[in-house]
Amino acid sequence: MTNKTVHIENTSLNGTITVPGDKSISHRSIMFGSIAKGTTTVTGFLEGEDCLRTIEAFKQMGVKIERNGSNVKIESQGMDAWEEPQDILYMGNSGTTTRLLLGLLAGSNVHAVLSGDESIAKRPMKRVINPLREMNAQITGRQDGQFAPLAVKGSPLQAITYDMPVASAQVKSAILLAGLNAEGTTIVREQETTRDHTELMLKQFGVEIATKDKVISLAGGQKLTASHVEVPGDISSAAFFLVAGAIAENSEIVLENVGLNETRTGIIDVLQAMQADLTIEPYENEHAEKAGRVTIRTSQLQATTIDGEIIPRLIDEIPIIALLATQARGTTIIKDAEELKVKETNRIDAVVAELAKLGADIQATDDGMIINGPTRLSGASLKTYGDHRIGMMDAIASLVTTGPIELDDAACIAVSYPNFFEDLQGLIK
Ligand code: SPQ
Repeated sequence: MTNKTVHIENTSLNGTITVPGDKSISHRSIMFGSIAKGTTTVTGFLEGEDCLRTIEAFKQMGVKIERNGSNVKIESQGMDAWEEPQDILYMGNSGTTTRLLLGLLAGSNVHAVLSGDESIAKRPMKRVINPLREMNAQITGRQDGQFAPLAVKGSPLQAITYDMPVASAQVKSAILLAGLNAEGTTIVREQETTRDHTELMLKQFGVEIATKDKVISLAGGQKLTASHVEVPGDISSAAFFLVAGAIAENSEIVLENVGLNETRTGIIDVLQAMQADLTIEPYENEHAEKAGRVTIRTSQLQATTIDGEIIPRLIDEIPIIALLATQARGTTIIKDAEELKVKETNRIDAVVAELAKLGADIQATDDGMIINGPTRLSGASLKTYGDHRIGMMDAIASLVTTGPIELDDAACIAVSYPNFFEDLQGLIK
């Protein structure tokens, strides 16, 4: 446990930062580089704990991976050459590593056991294991595979057509990655569009994959060609500073190289709907993933309603959006977000409990929350629940509290943003 006190009330934030690499894209760069035979290089890789777990897992399977800061070189003999790991693969806190690896290992030549921390042991795995078992995957785990630890024994797979019961990029990706090794054409039909980094990166690695009207299909047996991946900054990390710049007095923050993939930019739509003062300048580049400069300035904010199809485009930003809503005039309603209950912690309960301790007018609902604002908040001792996104929300709240905020455990923030406090400090002049 690492306690941390944050005391930045009445502070204005000014300057430029480059947020760390996108977590979702960083994970996938290591996975795809390990499947492809040859040398894959990655720049802008996120040196967060979750992505380092992904590197370790593939190293345990004999893939040669060298990392120098955010530059990574992966030399693989291809997926058929993966070695059986001699020990368990430790997933730490990473849901993405766990679920995507299940899909990949299902059609591999190896047997592996996946376990993780207390939070991973509680996260639902049946959503991935059910479709994988339909493909003939051999996976066992606690409560018939509902929870980790999980054991996978690679086996020949059959393609399926799968109608997604939940909006989840991890479930979609696990099925598509299994589909690479399945006989026949795998089809995934989404009800709502979720982040499409897997589809974009598969194309970049030479896979033929069709995506149209929320239907994604790929033929099994395709080989990946090694590539070079440039990881843009993580919009989910940028979100904390976008909100900070909007709510702190007299502030202007410039965020460089922010990923602007439209399946992830719901936070920008919400800021615009709340009348935040922001400018988006897309970079001209040829990369698979769009990026650009985003500038945010302090403004008067208006409440809004957030529901339906936008939810998967901002699911990880809801904790910090809730804080934003405490500073907006009127009633903000967040609906259709029950997925928040199965993240690193139950993020509806955690957000409502912590913001209420600061004096926010906030109420939990079955699938979201209702927040009345604006409210001047007071300092308090807050919990992070071992959840990086709750930890960063707690810290940013200190901009609008009278009195300090104490975090019970700030170490979890390193999962996605190891230099978060340094970047925050750098904006205080
Ligand atoms: O990896 P993990 O722990 O699941 O990370 C989270 C996060 O807040 O960083 C969720 F807790 O992001 C997920 C995201 O919510 C990352 C992700 C991906 O890379 O595919 C997809 C989303 O999860 P899901 O369950 O909707 O597929």
